Amino acid sequence: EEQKSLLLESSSRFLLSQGVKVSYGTAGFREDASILSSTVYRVGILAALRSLKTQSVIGVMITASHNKFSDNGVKIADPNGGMLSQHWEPFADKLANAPSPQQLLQLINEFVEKERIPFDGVRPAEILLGRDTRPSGEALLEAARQGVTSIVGAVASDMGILTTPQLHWMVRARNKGIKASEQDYFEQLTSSFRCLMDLIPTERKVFDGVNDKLVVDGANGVGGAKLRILHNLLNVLDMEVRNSSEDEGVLNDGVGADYVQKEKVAPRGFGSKDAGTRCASLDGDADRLVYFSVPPESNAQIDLVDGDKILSLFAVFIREQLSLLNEKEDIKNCGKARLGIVQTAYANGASTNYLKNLDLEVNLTPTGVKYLHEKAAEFDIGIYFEANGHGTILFSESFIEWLEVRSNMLSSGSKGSEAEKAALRLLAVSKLINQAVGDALSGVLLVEVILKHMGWSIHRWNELYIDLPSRQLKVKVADRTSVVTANAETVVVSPPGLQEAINAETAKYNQGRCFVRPSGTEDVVRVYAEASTQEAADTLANGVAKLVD
Ligand code: 16G
Ligand code: ZN
Repeated sequence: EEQKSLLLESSSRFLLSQGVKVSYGTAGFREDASILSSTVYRVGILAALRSLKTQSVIGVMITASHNKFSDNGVKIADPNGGMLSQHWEPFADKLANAPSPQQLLQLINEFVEKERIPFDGVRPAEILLGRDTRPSGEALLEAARQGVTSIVGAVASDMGILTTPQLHWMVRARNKGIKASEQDYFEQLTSSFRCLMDLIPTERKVFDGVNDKLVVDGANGVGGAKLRILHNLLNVLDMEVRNSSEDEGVLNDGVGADYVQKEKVAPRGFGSKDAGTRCASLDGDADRLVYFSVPPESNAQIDLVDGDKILSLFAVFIREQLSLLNEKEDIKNCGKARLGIVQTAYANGASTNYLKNLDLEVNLTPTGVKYLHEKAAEFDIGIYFEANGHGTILFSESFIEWLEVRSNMLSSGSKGSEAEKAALRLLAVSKLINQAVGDALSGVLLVEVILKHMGWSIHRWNELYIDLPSRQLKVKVADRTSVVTANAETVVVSPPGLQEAINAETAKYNQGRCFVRPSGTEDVVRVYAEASTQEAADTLANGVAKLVD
Protein backbone atom coordinates (compact mmCIF):
# COMPACT_ATOMS: atom_id res chain seq x y z
CA GLU A 1 0.00 0.00 0.00
CA GLU A 2 2.76 2.42 0.95
CA GLN A 3 4.54 1.45 -2.27
CA LYS A 4 1.42 1.95 -4.34
CA SER A 5 0.70 5.46 -3.11
CA LEU A 6 4.35 6.44 -3.36
CA LEU A 7 4.45 5.41 -7.02
CA LEU A 8 1.12 7.00 -7.92
CA GLU A 9 2.08 10.22 -6.23
CA SER A 10 5.52 10.56 -7.81
CA SER A 11 4.53 9.39 -11.28
CA SER A 12 1.80 12.03 -11.44
CA ARG A 13 4.65 14.56 -11.38
CA PHE A 14 6.21 13.00 -14.50
CA LEU A 15 3.41 12.64 -16.99
CA LEU A 16 4.19 11.34 -20.45
CA SER A 17 4.39 14.02 -23.16
CA GLN A 18 1.43 13.74 -25.54
CA GLY A 19 1.99 11.64 -28.66
CA VAL A 20 5.52 10.63 -27.74
CA LYS A 21 6.61 7.05 -28.27
CA VAL A 22 10.11 6.15 -27.15
CA SER A 23 12.18 3.00 -27.58
CA TYR A 24 15.16 1.61 -25.64
CA GLY A 25 17.08 1.11 -28.92
CA THR A 26 20.63 -0.13 -29.26
CA ALA A 27 21.96 1.83 -26.32
CA GLY A 28 19.11 3.20 -24.26
CA PHE A 29 16.54 5.95 -24.83
CA ARG A 30 17.70 8.96 -26.82
CA GLU A 31 15.51 11.96 -27.69
CA ASP A 32 15.30 15.71 -27.61
CA ALA A 33 16.01 16.51 -23.95
CA SER A 34 12.77 18.47 -23.55
CA ILE A 35 10.57 15.36 -23.74
CA LEU A 36 12.73 13.04 -21.68
CA SER A 37 11.92 13.68 -18.03
CA SER A 38 9.11 11.13 -17.74
CA THR A 39 11.26 8.55 -19.56
CA VAL A 40 14.23 9.12 -17.27
CA TYR A 41 11.99 9.01 -14.20
CA ARG A 42 10.66 5.63 -15.32
CA VAL A 43 14.15 4.33 -16.04
CA GLY A 44 14.89 5.24 -12.41
CA ILE A 45 12.07 2.91 -11.35
CA LEU A 46 13.32 0.22 -13.70
CA ALA A 47 16.86 0.50 -12.30
CA ALA A 48 15.56 0.10 -8.75
CA LEU A 49 13.61 -3.02 -9.76
CA ARG A 50 16.67 -4.38 -11.54
CA SER A 51 18.71 -3.79 -8.40
CA LEU A 52 16.19 -5.67 -6.27
CA LYS A 53 16.01 -8.52 -8.75
CA THR A 54 19.80 -8.90 -9.01
CA GLN A 55 20.49 -7.87 -5.39
CA SER A 56 23.31 -5.74 -6.79
CA VAL A 57 24.20 -2.14 -7.45
CA ILE A 58 22.84 -0.81 -10.78
CA GLY A 59 23.89 2.29 -12.75
CA VAL A 60 21.87 4.93 -14.60
CA MET A 61 23.81 7.11 -17.05
CA ILE A 62 22.34 10.25 -18.55
CA THR A 63 23.97 11.02 -21.88
CA ALA A 64 23.30 11.16 -25.61
CA SER A 65 26.91 10.38 -26.54
CA HIS A 66 27.83 11.93 -29.91
CA ASN A 67 24.36 13.35 -30.61
CA LYS A 68 23.76 17.07 -30.63
CA PHE A 69 23.89 18.92 -27.34
CA SER A 70 20.13 19.59 -27.16
CA ASP A 71 19.47 15.84 -27.15
CA ASN A 72 19.86 13.66 -24.14
CA GLY A 73 19.39 10.02 -23.25
CA VAL A 74 19.48 7.43 -20.53
CA LYS A 75 20.81 3.92 -20.22
CA ILE A 76 21.23 1.31 -17.52
CA ALA A 77 24.42 -0.44 -16.41
CA ASP A 78 23.87 -4.00 -15.19
CA PRO A 79 25.67 -5.54 -12.17
CA ASN A 80 28.80 -6.54 -14.13
CA GLY A 81 29.03 -3.00 -15.53
CA GLY A 82 27.75 -4.07 -18.96
CA MET A 83 24.57 -3.11 -20.77
CA LEU A 84 21.11 -3.89 -19.38
CA SER A 85 20.18 -7.52 -20.00
CA GLN A 86 18.34 -7.69 -23.33
CA HIS A 87 15.71 -9.76 -21.64
CA TRP A 88 14.53 -6.61 -19.78
CA GLU A 89 14.48 -4.27 -22.79
CA PRO A 90 10.84 -4.96 -23.77
CA PHE A 91 9.80 -4.05 -20.23
CA ALA A 92 11.81 -0.83 -20.47
CA ASP A 93 9.85 0.07 -23.61
CA LYS A 94 6.49 -0.70 -22.02
CA LEU A 95 7.30 1.19 -18.86
CA ALA A 96 8.50 4.24 -20.73
CA ASN A 97 5.36 4.37 -22.87
CA ALA A 98 2.70 3.63 -20.22
CA PRO A 99 0.08 6.35 -20.81
CA SER A 100 -1.06 7.00 -17.22
CA PRO A 101 0.15 6.56 -13.62
CA GLN A 102 -2.49 3.81 -13.11
CA GLN A 103 -1.29 1.87 -16.15
CA LEU A 104 2.29 2.35 -15.05
CA LEU A 105 1.47 0.89 -11.64
CA GLN A 106 -0.31 -2.05 -13.21
CA LEU A 107 2.63 -2.80 -15.52
CA ILE A 108 5.03 -2.71 -12.59
CA ASN A 109 2.82 -5.04 -10.56
CA GLU A 110 2.59 -7.57 -13.36
CA PHE A 111 6.32 -7.45 -14.04
CA VAL A 112 7.28 -7.76 -10.36
CA GLU A 113 5.11 -10.86 -10.17
CA LYS A 114 6.34 -12.39 -13.42
CA GLU A 115 10.03 -11.80 -12.61
CA ARG A 116 9.49 -12.64 -8.92
CA ILE A 117 11.24 -9.48 -7.83
CA PRO A 118 11.79 -9.69 -4.06
CA PHE A 119 10.70 -6.75 -1.89
CA ASP A 120 10.73 -7.96 1.70
CA GLY A 121 13.68 -8.90 3.86
CA VAL A 122 16.14 -8.26 1.05
CA ARG A 123 18.95 -5.82 0.46
CA PRO A 124 17.33 -2.53 -0.61
CA ALA A 125 17.88 -1.24 -4.14
CA GLU A 126 21.01 0.82 -4.69
CA ILE A 127 21.61 2.92 -7.79
CA LEU A 128 24.58 5.00 -8.96
CA LEU A 129 23.59 7.99 -11.10
CA GLY A 130 25.91 9.78 -13.52
CA ARG A 131 25.56 12.35 -16.29
CA ASP A 132 27.65 14.01 -18.98
CA THR A 133 28.06 17.77 -19.42
CA ARG A 134 24.80 18.46 -21.28
CA PRO A 135 22.84 21.41 -19.85
CA SER A 136 19.70 19.25 -19.48
CA GLY A 137 21.58 16.66 -17.44
CA GLU A 138 21.05 18.11 -13.99
CA ALA A 139 17.24 18.19 -14.17
CA LEU A 140 17.15 14.74 -15.78
CA LEU A 141 19.36 13.32 -13.07
CA GLU A 142 16.86 14.63 -10.53
CA ALA A 143 14.06 12.88 -12.47
CA ALA A 144 16.04 9.63 -12.31
CA ARG A 145 16.57 10.09 -8.59
CA GLN A 146 12.84 10.53 -8.04
CA GLY A 147 12.17 7.40 -10.06
CA VAL A 148 14.59 5.38 -7.97
CA THR A 149 13.26 6.65 -4.65
CA SER A 150 9.67 5.91 -5.64
CA ILE A 151 10.57 2.29 -4.80
CA VAL A 152 10.41 1.91 -1.02
CA GLY A 153 13.84 1.77 0.60
CA ALA A 154 15.78 2.40 -2.63
CA VAL A 155 18.86 4.60 -2.41
CA ALA A 156 20.26 6.72 -5.24
CA SER A 157 23.80 8.14 -5.14
CA ASP A 158 24.65 11.03 -7.43
CA MET A 159 28.18 10.34 -8.74
CA GLY A 160 28.24 13.65 -10.58
CA ILE A 161 29.57 14.45 -14.06
CA LEU A 162 31.30 11.38 -15.47
CA THR A 163 32.18 9.69 -18.72
CA THR A 164 29.87 6.78 -19.53
CA PRO A 165 32.67 4.22 -19.03
CA GLN A 166 33.54 5.69 -15.63
CA LEU A 167 30.01 5.04 -14.40
CA HIS A 168 30.02 1.49 -15.80
CA TRP A 169 33.41 0.92 -14.15
CA MET A 170 32.08 2.11 -10.78
CA VAL A 171 29.06 -0.18 -10.93
CA ARG A 172 31.26 -3.15 -11.72
CA ALA A 173 33.76 -2.27 -9.00
CA ARG A 174 31.04 -1.80 -6.39
CA ASN A 175 29.59 -5.21 -7.15
CA LYS A 176 33.02 -6.79 -6.87
CA GLY A 177 33.50 -5.18 -3.49
CA ILE A 178 36.39 -3.06 -4.78
CA LYS A 179 36.72 0.64 -3.94
CA ALA A 180 34.75 2.46 -6.58
CA SER A 181 35.16 6.22 -6.38
CA GLU A 182 36.32 8.34 -9.29
CA GLN A 183 39.66 8.66 -7.54
CA ASP A 184 39.96 4.87 -7.42
CA TYR A 185 39.30 4.77 -11.15
CA PHE A 186 42.10 7.26 -11.83
CA GLU A 187 44.35 5.39 -9.41
CA GLN A 188 43.84 2.07 -11.20
CA LEU A 189 44.45 3.58 -14.63
CA THR A 190 47.57 5.48 -13.63
CA SER A 191 49.19 2.63 -11.70
CA SER A 192 48.62 0.05 -14.44
CA PHE A 193 49.83 2.53 -17.06
CA ARG A 194 53.04 3.13 -15.07
CA CYS A 195 53.52 -0.60 -14.73
CA LEU A 196 53.36 -1.01 -18.52
CA MET A 197 55.77 1.89 -19.02
CA ASP A 198 58.26 0.30 -16.63
CA LEU A 199 58.06 -2.95 -18.58
CA ILE A 200 58.98 -1.41 -21.93
CA PRO A 201 62.12 -3.11 -23.24
CA THR A 202 64.88 -0.54 -22.79
CA GLU A 203 66.23 -0.95 -26.29
CA ARG A 204 62.86 0.09 -27.67
CA LYS A 205 62.25 3.15 -25.59
CA VAL A 206 63.11 5.50 -28.44
CA PHE A 207 60.19 6.55 -30.56
CA ASP A 208 61.11 6.26 -34.21
CA GLY A 209 62.20 9.80 -34.72
CA VAL A 210 58.85 11.55 -35.10
CA ASN A 211 57.36 14.13 -32.75
CA ASP A 212 56.23 12.24 -29.67
CA LYS A 213 53.47 14.67 -28.75
CA LEU A 214 49.82 13.62 -28.66
CA VAL A 215 46.99 16.13 -29.21
CA VAL A 216 43.49 15.01 -28.17
CA ASP A 217 40.13 16.41 -29.30
CA GLY A 218 37.68 16.07 -26.39
CA ALA A 219 34.48 16.68 -28.45
CA ASN A 220 33.82 19.68 -26.17
CA GLY A 221 32.58 17.14 -23.67
CA VAL A 222 33.32 15.42 -20.42
CA GLY A 223 36.16 13.24 -21.71
CA GLY A 224 38.54 16.13 -22.33
CA ALA A 225 38.23 17.39 -18.76
CA LYS A 226 38.81 13.92 -17.30
CA LEU A 227 41.76 13.31 -19.58
CA ARG A 228 43.37 16.53 -18.31
CA ILE A 229 43.08 15.16 -14.78
CA LEU A 230 44.69 11.87 -15.84
CA HIS A 231 47.43 13.70 -17.68
CA ASN A 232 48.29 15.75 -14.59
CA LEU A 233 48.33 12.65 -12.40
CA LEU A 234 50.60 10.78 -14.80
CA ASN A 235 52.98 13.59 -15.49
CA VAL A 236 54.91 11.54 -18.07
CA LEU A 237 52.99 11.96 -21.31
CA ASP A 238 53.54 14.82 -23.71
CA MET A 239 49.86 15.47 -24.27
CA GLU A 240 47.67 18.45 -25.10
CA VAL A 241 43.89 18.29 -24.71
CA ARG A 242 41.80 20.60 -26.91
CA ASN A 243 38.02 20.96 -27.11
CA SER A 244 37.24 20.02 -23.53
CA SER A 245 33.96 20.93 -21.82
CA GLU A 246 35.95 23.56 -19.91
CA ASP A 247 36.80 25.31 -23.18
CA GLU A 248 34.41 27.29 -25.38
CA GLY A 249 32.92 25.31 -28.24
CA VAL A 250 29.64 23.37 -28.46
CA LEU A 251 29.46 19.67 -27.55
CA ASN A 252 29.83 17.45 -30.65
CA ASP A 253 29.61 20.42 -33.03
CA GLY A 254 32.22 19.78 -35.70
CA VAL A 255 34.27 17.86 -33.15
CA GLY A 256 34.46 14.38 -31.64
CA ALA A 257 35.20 10.82 -32.70
CA ASP A 258 31.89 10.26 -34.50
CA TYR A 259 32.38 13.34 -36.68
CA VAL A 260 36.05 12.62 -37.40
CA GLN A 261 35.39 8.97 -38.25
CA LYS A 262 32.31 9.50 -40.43
CA GLU A 263 33.40 12.68 -42.24
CA LYS A 264 37.12 11.84 -42.34
CA VAL A 265 38.01 15.47 -41.59
CA ALA A 266 39.93 17.15 -38.78
CA PRO A 267 37.82 18.45 -35.88
CA ARG A 268 37.55 22.16 -35.12
CA GLY A 269 40.68 23.55 -33.58
CA PHE A 270 42.92 21.21 -35.62
CA GLY A 271 44.59 22.14 -38.89
CA SER A 272 47.77 22.26 -40.90
CA LYS A 273 49.68 23.45 -37.83
CA ASP A 274 49.23 19.89 -36.53
CA ALA A 275 50.50 18.23 -39.70
CA GLY A 276 52.36 15.06 -38.85
CA THR A 277 51.40 15.12 -35.17
CA ARG A 278 49.70 12.13 -33.55
CA CYS A 279 46.10 13.19 -32.84
CA ALA A 280 43.16 11.45 -31.19
CA SER A 281 39.47 12.19 -30.82
CA LEU A 282 36.99 11.13 -28.11
CA ASP A 283 33.21 11.21 -28.49
CA GLY A 284 30.85 13.23 -26.28
CA ASP A 285 30.71 10.71 -23.43
CA ALA A 286 34.21 9.28 -24.02
CA ASP A 287 33.30 5.70 -24.86
CA ARG A 288 34.72 5.97 -28.38
CA LEU A 289 38.24 6.72 -29.54
CA VAL A 290 39.84 7.21 -32.94
CA TYR A 291 43.29 8.45 -33.89
CA PHE A 292 44.18 10.52 -36.94
CA SER A 293 46.89 12.65 -38.45
CA VAL A 294 46.50 15.82 -40.46
CA PRO A 295 48.26 15.97 -43.84
CA PRO A 296 50.45 18.99 -44.64
CA GLU A 297 48.19 20.21 -47.46
CA SER A 298 45.05 21.86 -46.11
CA ASN A 299 41.78 20.50 -47.60
CA ALA A 300 43.25 17.02 -47.90
CA GLN A 301 41.49 14.19 -46.07
CA ILE A 302 42.95 13.21 -42.74
CA ASP A 303 44.66 9.86 -42.26
CA LEU A 304 42.10 8.11 -40.07
CA VAL A 305 43.24 5.42 -37.65
CA ASP A 306 39.91 3.94 -36.69
CA GLY A 307 38.63 1.36 -34.22
CA ASP A 308 39.70 -1.49 -36.51
CA LYS A 309 43.27 -0.28 -36.41
CA ILE A 310 43.21 0.24 -32.65
CA LEU A 311 41.98 -3.34 -32.41
CA SER A 312 44.79 -4.50 -34.69
CA LEU A 313 47.41 -2.71 -32.57
CA PHE A 314 46.02 -4.31 -29.42
CA ALA A 315 45.91 -7.73 -31.11
CA VAL A 316 49.54 -7.51 -32.22
CA PHE A 317 50.65 -6.55 -28.72
CA ILE A 318 48.62 -9.19 -26.89
CA ARG A 319 49.70 -11.86 -29.33
CA GLU A 320 53.33 -10.93 -28.76
CA GLN A 321 52.88 -11.26 -24.98
CA LEU A 322 51.14 -14.62 -25.32
CA SER A 323 53.96 -15.97 -27.45
CA LEU A 324 56.54 -14.78 -24.89
CA LEU A 325 54.61 -16.70 -22.27
CA ASN A 326 54.57 -19.78 -24.46
CA GLU A 327 58.30 -19.79 -25.06
CA LYS A 328 58.97 -20.88 -21.50
CA GLU A 329 58.77 -24.62 -21.55
CA ASP A 330 57.89 -24.96 -17.91
CA ILE A 331 54.70 -23.08 -18.52
CA LYS A 332 52.13 -25.61 -19.49
CA ASN A 333 48.51 -24.74 -20.27
CA CYS A 334 49.29 -21.33 -21.60
CA GLY A 335 48.91 -22.65 -25.09
CA LYS A 336 45.29 -23.10 -24.16
CA ALA A 337 44.76 -19.36 -23.77
CA ARG A 338 42.16 -18.56 -26.38
CA LEU A 339 42.51 -15.15 -27.99
CA GLY A 340 39.39 -14.09 -29.88
CA ILE A 341 38.70 -11.06 -32.05
CA VAL A 342 35.20 -9.63 -32.46
CA GLN A 343 34.18 -7.14 -35.15
CA THR A 344 31.01 -6.09 -36.96
CA ALA A 345 30.30 -6.01 -40.70
CA TYR A 346 31.45 -2.37 -40.64
CA ALA A 347 35.03 -3.49 -39.97
CA ASN A 348 37.14 -2.61 -42.97
CA GLY A 349 37.74 -5.76 -45.02
CA ALA A 350 41.47 -5.06 -44.98
CA SER A 351 41.49 -5.23 -41.17
CA THR A 352 39.68 -8.56 -41.11
CA ASN A 353 42.17 -9.96 -43.64
CA TYR A 354 45.09 -8.66 -41.67
CA LEU A 355 43.86 -10.27 -38.46
CA LYS A 356 43.09 -13.57 -40.15
CA ASN A 357 46.58 -13.56 -41.64
CA LEU A 358 47.92 -13.36 -38.10
CA ASP A 359 46.08 -16.63 -37.55
CA LEU A 360 43.61 -15.04 -35.20
CA GLU A 361 40.05 -16.19 -34.80
CA VAL A 362 37.79 -13.38 -36.06
CA ASN A 363 34.08 -13.35 -35.20
CA LEU A 364 31.36 -11.06 -36.55
CA THR A 365 28.34 -9.92 -34.54
CA PRO A 366 25.53 -7.45 -35.23
CA THR A 367 26.17 -3.76 -34.52
CA GLY A 368 25.89 -2.65 -30.89
CA VAL A 369 28.20 -3.02 -27.94
CA LYS A 370 26.03 -5.58 -26.18
CA TYR A 371 26.52 -8.10 -28.99
CA LEU A 372 30.26 -7.62 -29.37
CA HIS A 373 30.86 -7.66 -25.64
CA GLU A 374 28.90 -10.85 -25.12
CA LYS A 375 30.89 -12.64 -27.84
CA ALA A 376 34.26 -11.36 -26.59
CA ALA A 377 33.47 -12.66 -23.10
CA GLU A 378 33.62 -16.22 -24.47
CA PHE A 379 37.43 -16.11 -24.74
CA ASP A 380 40.33 -16.03 -22.28
CA ILE A 381 41.21 -12.77 -23.95
CA GLY A 382 38.54 -11.27 -26.21
CA ILE A 383 39.29 -8.07 -28.11
CA TYR A 384 36.31 -6.29 -29.64
CA PHE A 385 36.02 -3.05 -31.55
CA GLU A 386 33.56 -1.30 -33.78
CA ALA A 387 35.09 0.71 -36.62
CA ASN A 388 33.62 3.81 -34.94
CA GLY A 389 36.07 3.42 -32.06
CA HIS A 390 34.05 1.66 -29.36
CA GLY A 391 35.81 -1.37 -27.97
CA THR A 392 37.85 -2.97 -25.25
CA ILE A 393 39.73 -6.11 -24.23
CA LEU A 394 38.06 -8.64 -21.94
CA PHE A 395 40.01 -11.06 -19.76
CA SER A 396 38.29 -14.11 -18.29
CA GLU A 397 38.46 -14.46 -14.50
CA SER A 398 40.20 -17.81 -14.80
CA PHE A 399 42.87 -16.47 -17.13
CA ILE A 400 43.57 -13.57 -14.76
CA GLU A 401 43.93 -15.98 -11.86
CA TRP A 402 46.25 -18.10 -13.96
CA LEU A 403 48.34 -15.03 -14.85
CA GLU A 404 48.54 -14.04 -11.21
CA VAL A 405 49.76 -17.48 -10.16
CA ARG A 406 52.24 -17.64 -13.02
CA SER A 407 53.70 -14.21 -12.47
CA ASN A 408 54.23 -15.02 -8.77
CA MET A 409 55.78 -18.40 -9.52
CA LEU A 410 58.02 -16.85 -12.09
CA SER A 411 59.13 -14.05 -9.82
CA SER A 412 60.33 -16.54 -7.21
CA GLY A 413 62.14 -18.66 -9.78
CA SER A 414 63.44 -16.72 -12.76
CA LYS A 415 63.60 -13.08 -11.85
CA GLY A 416 62.83 -10.78 -14.70
CA SER A 417 62.44 -13.42 -17.38
CA GLU A 418 60.69 -12.50 -20.63
CA ALA A 419 57.79 -14.77 -19.71
CA GLU A 420 57.37 -13.09 -16.36
CA LYS A 421 57.36 -9.66 -17.94
CA ALA A 422 54.77 -10.80 -20.45
CA ALA A 423 52.52 -12.10 -17.66
CA LEU A 424 52.91 -8.84 -15.75
CA ARG A 425 52.12 -6.82 -18.88
CA LEU A 426 48.96 -8.80 -19.54
CA LEU A 427 47.87 -8.33 -15.93
CA ALA A 428 48.49 -4.59 -16.21
CA VAL A 429 46.48 -4.44 -19.45
CA SER A 430 43.58 -6.18 -17.72
CA LYS A 431 43.58 -3.41 -15.10
CA LEU A 432 44.18 -0.52 -17.47
CA ILE A 433 41.56 -1.38 -20.06
CA ASN A 434 37.97 -1.05 -18.87
CA GLN A 435 36.42 -4.52 -18.34
CA ALA A 436 32.88 -3.15 -18.29
CA VAL A 437 32.64 -1.28 -21.58
CA GLY A 438 34.78 0.51 -24.21
CA ASP A 439 36.53 3.46 -22.60
CA ALA A 440 38.35 6.15 -24.57
CA LEU A 441 40.42 7.27 -21.57
CA SER A 442 41.88 3.86 -20.83
CA GLY A 443 42.07 3.29 -24.61
CA VAL A 444 44.29 6.36 -25.12
CA LEU A 445 46.61 5.25 -22.34
CA LEU A 446 46.91 1.73 -23.73
CA VAL A 447 47.52 2.91 -27.30
CA GLU A 448 50.15 5.36 -26.10
CA VAL A 449 52.07 2.81 -24.07
CA ILE A 450 51.89 0.16 -26.80
CA LEU A 451 53.23 2.63 -29.39
CA LYS A 452 56.10 3.38 -27.03
CA HIS A 453 56.63 -0.33 -26.44
CA MET A 454 56.79 -1.01 -30.19
CA GLY A 455 58.71 2.17 -30.94
CA TRP A 456 56.10 3.03 -33.55
CA SER A 457 54.92 6.39 -34.87
CA ILE A 458 51.28 6.82 -35.88
CA HIS A 459 52.38 6.37 -39.49
CA ARG A 460 54.06 3.06 -38.81
CA TRP A 461 50.93 1.95 -36.97
CA ASN A 462 48.67 3.15 -39.77
CA GLU A 463 50.67 1.07 -42.25
CA LEU A 464 49.78 -2.25 -40.56
CA TYR A 465 47.40 -2.54 -43.50
CA ILE A 466 45.83 -0.11 -45.95
CA ASP A 467 42.08 0.42 -45.56
CA LEU A 468 39.92 -0.47 -48.53
CA PRO A 469 38.01 2.60 -49.73
CA SER A 470 34.48 2.60 -48.29
CA ARG A 471 31.30 4.64 -48.34
CA GLN A 472 28.40 4.87 -45.91
CA LEU A 473 25.01 6.28 -46.89
CA LYS A 474 21.67 6.55 -45.16
CA VAL A 475 18.34 6.12 -46.91
CA LYS A 476 15.07 7.40 -45.52
CA VAL A 477 12.36 4.79 -46.09
CA ALA A 478 8.70 4.51 -45.13
CA ASP A 479 9.33 1.68 -42.68
CA ARG A 480 12.87 0.68 -41.84
CA THR A 481 11.72 -2.39 -39.94
CA SER A 482 10.76 -3.92 -43.30
CA VAL A 483 14.49 -4.58 -43.79
CA VAL A 484 15.39 -7.70 -41.83
CA THR A 485 18.95 -9.06 -41.76
CA ALA A 486 20.77 -12.22 -40.71
CA ASN A 487 24.37 -13.46 -40.33
CA ALA A 488 25.57 -10.48 -38.32
CA GLU A 489 23.74 -8.08 -40.64
CA THR A 490 25.61 -9.24 -43.72
CA VAL A 491 22.55 -10.71 -45.48
CA VAL A 492 19.06 -9.29 -46.06
CA VAL A 493 16.35 -11.91 -45.57
CA SER A 494 13.44 -9.57 -46.15
CA PRO A 495 12.11 -7.97 -48.32
CA PRO A 496 12.52 -10.94 -50.68
CA GLY A 497 14.79 -10.41 -53.67
CA LEU A 498 16.72 -7.50 -52.16
CA GLN A 499 19.79 -9.56 -51.26
CA GLU A 500 19.95 -11.06 -54.76
CA ALA A 501 19.84 -7.56 -56.22
CA ILE A 502 22.60 -6.40 -53.85
CA ASN A 503 24.71 -9.43 -54.85
CA ALA A 504 24.30 -8.65 -58.52
CA GLU A 505 25.34 -5.03 -57.98
CA THR A 506 28.31 -5.96 -55.77
CA ALA A 507 29.62 -8.53 -58.26
CA LYS A 508 30.35 -5.69 -60.70
CA TYR A 509 33.14 -4.35 -58.51
CA ASN A 510 36.65 -5.49 -57.80
CA GLN A 511 36.88 -6.38 -54.06
CA GLY A 512 33.26 -5.23 -53.72
CA ARG A 513 31.43 -5.80 -50.47
CA CYS A 514 28.14 -4.23 -49.48
CA PHE A 515 25.43 -4.63 -46.86
CA VAL A 516 22.35 -2.76 -45.67
CA ARG A 517 20.72 -2.67 -42.22
CA PRO A 518 18.10 -0.67 -40.38
CA SER A 519 19.71 1.78 -37.95
CA GLY A 520 19.13 1.13 -34.28
CA THR A 521 19.38 4.82 -33.39
CA GLU A 522 17.88 6.76 -36.33
CA ASP A 523 14.89 6.32 -38.58
CA VAL A 524 16.95 5.30 -41.62
CA VAL A 525 18.37 2.29 -43.44
CA ARG A 526 22.17 2.38 -43.63
CA VAL A 527 24.21 1.28 -46.64
CA TYR A 528 27.87 0.30 -46.38
CA ALA A 529 29.99 -0.38 -49.45
CA GLU A 530 33.63 -1.21 -49.95
CA ALA A 531 35.64 -1.63 -53.16
CA SER A 532 39.14 -1.28 -54.56
CA THR A 533 38.77 2.43 -55.39
CA GLN A 534 36.88 5.26 -53.72
CA GLU A 535 34.92 5.91 -56.89
CA ALA A 536 33.84 2.29 -57.07
CA ALA A 537 32.84 2.25 -53.39
CA ASP A 538 30.77 5.41 -53.97
CA THR A 539 28.97 4.06 -57.03
CA LEU A 540 28.33 0.72 -55.37
CA ALA A 541 26.83 2.45 -52.32
CA ASN A 542 24.67 4.71 -54.49
CA GLY A 543 23.52 1.81 -56.62
CA VAL A 544 22.48 -0.23 -53.60
CA ALA A 545 20.83 2.80 -51.95
CA LYS A 546 18.50 2.95 -54.98
CA LEU A 547 17.59 -0.70 -54.50
CA VAL A 548 16.58 -0.01 -50.90
CA ASP A 549 14.59 3.12 -51.67
C1 16G B 1 24.95 2.89 -30.63
C2 16G B 1 25.83 1.78 -30.15
C3 16G B 1 27.03 1.62 -31.02
C4 16G B 1 26.62 1.42 -32.45
C5 16G B 1 25.67 2.49 -32.89
C6 16G B 1 25.09 2.12 -34.24
C7 16G B 1 26.21 1.12 -27.84
C8 16G B 1 26.68 1.55 -26.48
N1 16G B 1 26.28 2.05 -28.79
O1 16G B 1 25.62 4.12 -30.56
O2 16G B 1 27.74 0.52 -30.57
O3 16G B 1 27.73 1.40 -33.30
O4 16G B 1 24.61 2.60 -31.97
O5 16G B 1 24.12 3.04 -34.60
O6 16G B 1 25.79 0.00 -28.05
P1 16G B 1 23.14 2.75 -35.79
O7 16G B 1 22.33 1.53 -35.41
O8 16G B 1 22.33 3.98 -35.89
O9 16G B 1 23.97 2.51 -37.00
ZN1 ZN C 1 29.52 7.52 -26.83
